Formats: sequence, structure tokens, C-alpha cells
Amino acid sequence: RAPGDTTSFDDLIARDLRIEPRDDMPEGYRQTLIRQIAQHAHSEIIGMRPEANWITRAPSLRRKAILIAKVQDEAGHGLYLYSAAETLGVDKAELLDKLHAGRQKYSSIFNYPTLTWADVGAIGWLVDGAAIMNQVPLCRCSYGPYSRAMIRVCKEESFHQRQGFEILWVLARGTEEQRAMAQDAANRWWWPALMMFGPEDSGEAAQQGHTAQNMAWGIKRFSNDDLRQKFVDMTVPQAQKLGIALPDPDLRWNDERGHWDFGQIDWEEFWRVLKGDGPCNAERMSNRIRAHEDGVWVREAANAYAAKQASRSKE
Ligand code: FAQ
Repeated sequence: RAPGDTTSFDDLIARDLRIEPRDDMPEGYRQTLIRQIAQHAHSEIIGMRPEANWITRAPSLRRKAILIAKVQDEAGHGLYLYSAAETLGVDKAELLDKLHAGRQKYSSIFNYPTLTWADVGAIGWLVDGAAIMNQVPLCRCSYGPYSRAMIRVCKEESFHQRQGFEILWVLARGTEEQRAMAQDAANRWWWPALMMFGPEDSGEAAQQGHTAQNMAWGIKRFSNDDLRQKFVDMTVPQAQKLGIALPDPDLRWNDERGHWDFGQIDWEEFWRVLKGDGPCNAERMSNRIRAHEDGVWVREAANAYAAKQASRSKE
């Protein structure tokens, strides 16, 4: 849009144009974006932890190099996203303080443990697979800086998804023990991956949720259940190719709907994990806070260096 263009927020949304940081926007829109983008950024940096757990134990130099690159990508995603949030008038340090104080969330999925090497494959295949399904539509979200950040993030996530699939492909064609390891990881990650899309579209949680307003604002392009169904439809044939059984006796093709039917998600578990009572919530948070405290000297040094550069450029 041309500089000085004063098209109103409602017109921009109605014409499916992007809202940019300097545009007028309703306070609710700004706040909901801060919440979502911060939660997304926090998920990226907490999401590094379960995988980083396996860097020292990756089964070959090649696997180690790939995993280090993936974990670095997630850190990069966190940084783009914190920067996107900062365009809304908040500060990254303030968002991190809220995360550490338990006042902002990160994705439920990262509260599950990575018990074996196959879990690194399952995270790539299922967790990155679900993340892409959710994030590709965000490339068209109404807030410019968030939508643009998502383009590169999605390209990198697609690579992550393929590396996870390939880890499982190799294990699924390995020894009996390796096949069992791959199956066990899929058994443990399948249901939590389905929960990543958030609460159902109907029922009490949906009444209190953000979907209707976020769709009207062009932040969400599809509902949680629609994206979950797309993910199931994409993933079942991949599982068949891998020779891995998905742990759901109700999973069957529905000719009438043209979709895979699937069983009931344990929503009690989802809300329990969100409230902090998942298998790894306490460990993830205490490690994150410790890393933040250990990094004080790095932030101080970076600030001192930036101040020195700024004062030199004034001379
Ligand atoms: N976990 O009404 P809705 C990744 C909360 S990135 C925790 O549906 P909304 C990359 C929600 O915040 C994964 N909380 O809300 C990677 C809300 O809470 P509130 C992260 C959840 O915002 C891979 C309440 O429930 N991706 O994996 C979850 O319209 C591998 C009601 O829900 C993103 O953040 C959940 N799963 O839709 C990294 C994508 N679901 O405010 C490392 C961007 C819902 O009432 C390794 N976010 N809640 O207290 C979104 O698209 C949306 O925010 C949704 C939720 C779809 C997650």
C-alpha cells in the first residue's frame, strides 16, 4: 500500500489486505496477536529442548549435524516471532518474563518426554507435520509481519518434517527392536499431536475460545477441527507407507465424508497439560529459567557492545 494510505482497519480486513504495524487496529486485535505470536515464539524455544536432549546421543555424525541444524532453526523461528510480536509494541524481555512467571503459554506438545531416538523421528514427522498444517494458513494471516515470518518458518518446517519421516523410515526397515522403537514413538506422539490444534470447535471450550473472532479478523483461516482433520487425512497414508500403525481403533476411511474418521481425543489430558500438570511441564520451565539466568552475561555484553557502537557512531 502507498505511504499515507488511510484505509480503515475494517476495510483492510474486508478486502483481505494486510494490517501493518503503523495502521490503526482495535486493541483486542493487537492483544490477541501478542498472545498468539508470543505463545508461538515460546513454543519454538521450549520446543528446542526435547530434541536438544538427543544431540549428544544421535546415532551418527550425520544425524547429529542434521539435528543441530534443526534445533538452530527452531531458535531462529523463535527470534523472528519475538520480532514480529515487538512490532505490536511489546518487548521480548517482557514476553519472556511472562513465560517464566507462567502468565503466557507454550504448546502443550512440548510437555511430553523424548524417551528414545525414534522420538526425534516422531517429533519431525508428527509435531512438525501438525505445525505446518497449522502454519501454512498463517502465511495468509491478516497481520503483515506475522504472515511474512511464517513463509520462511514453513519452508524450514517442511524440511524438518521430511527428516523426521526419514528417521522413522530407516527404523521401520531396521531390526525388530528398531521397528518396535518406531512404533512405540508413534503410539506416544499421535494423540498429543492431534491436541496441538487446540480445543474442539463445539462445546463449552469453543464458546470461550478465540476461533470465531480470530476468523473474523483473518488471523485464523480454518477452525481447529478442520485443520486437525486435514492433518489426519494427510498423515494416515504416510503411516501406511512407513508400515507404522496409528494407535486408534476407530480410525477408518469414511467414503461419505471423504475423510478419515478418528476416535475421541482425551480433552481432560489436554487441559491438565495446559494447567501445568503434564509429564514434563516442571522440567521444561525450570531448564528454560536456568538457561535464561545463565545467559545474563551474554545479554549484558551484547547491550554494552551495542551502546559502545551507538556512542561511536555519534562521534
Ligand atoms: N497448547 O480458542 P483457541 C512448533 C489454548 S510450533 C497450548 O483455539 P486460538 C514448531 C489457547 O492459547 C507449535 N495452549 O485459541 C516446532 C487458548 O488459551 P487462552 C506452536 C493451547 O489462539 C516443532 C485456549 O487454549 N504453534 O511446533 C493449545 O484461537 C518441533 C483456547 O484455544 C503455534 O503456536 C495448545 N496446543 O488457537 C518447534 C501456532 N491449543 O488464551 C520445535 C500459532 C489451544 O484462552 C520442534 N497458534 N491452546 O488462555 C495458533 O495457531 C493458535 O494459537 C492455536 C490456538 C491454534 C494454537
